[in-house]
Amino acid sequence: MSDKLILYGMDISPPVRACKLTLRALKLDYEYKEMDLLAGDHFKDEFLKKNPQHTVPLLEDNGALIWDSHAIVCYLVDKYAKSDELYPRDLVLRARVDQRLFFDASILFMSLRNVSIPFFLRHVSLVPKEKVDNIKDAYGHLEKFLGDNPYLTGSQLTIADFCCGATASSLAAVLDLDEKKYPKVAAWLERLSKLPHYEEDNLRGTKKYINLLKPVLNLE
Ligand SMILES: N[C@@H](CCC(=O)N[C@@H](CS)C(=O)NCC(=O)O)C(=O)O
Repeated sequence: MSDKLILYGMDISPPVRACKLTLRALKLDYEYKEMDLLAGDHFKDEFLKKNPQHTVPLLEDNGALIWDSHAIVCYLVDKYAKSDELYPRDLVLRARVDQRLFFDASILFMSLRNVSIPFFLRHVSLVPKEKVDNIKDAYGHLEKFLGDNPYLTGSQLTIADFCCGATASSLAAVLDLDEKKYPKVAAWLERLSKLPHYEEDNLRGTKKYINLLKPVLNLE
């Protein structure tokens, strides 16, 4: 057990919520340092010294600084989990989880960030068709990844579900999930919502995020 874990974050952030879900699953105590990105907390010198990329989440573990939610969740499981279920040690199983994590980092979350950052930084509210299409593609990929499995990589819940789940539940800020078109995604998100403390760790921030963005965005 670590002496001191600190998570710097903001609840509306999907990657921060993915870390909270992982910390919860591992039953780890941590200090949560709430940042106000809208007020520019992440550009203050003391934070930039810790994370020059000025993003949340940032994890501090006895002085070690780790950022990018995907690096954080892998680290947490590798260091603190009692079993490898959430992030398997078997190389093929691990590669499957990694693929979904990299998909979240490069495709899924980016489809959202490419809409939210222009709004937060420059009040750009018009969402061009190609960005809406990116969200639709992201939902479509998840639907295919799920296949007939309850979780993203098979029958076992992993950190890929936490990362992709936190992002996918937030996509409704731009485009509601069409449950008829993507029934597996809908069933998967419903399944995740049954996890202990999911409301507190993910849904509360998701609702805030959606309420902040959805009313002001105009889709092309
Ligand atoms: N790939 C990163 C993305 C992190 C990210 O973009 N976080 C946003 C909040 S959701 C942020 O900190 N934005 C501020 C900035 O980029 O300056 C991760 O998974 O941690």
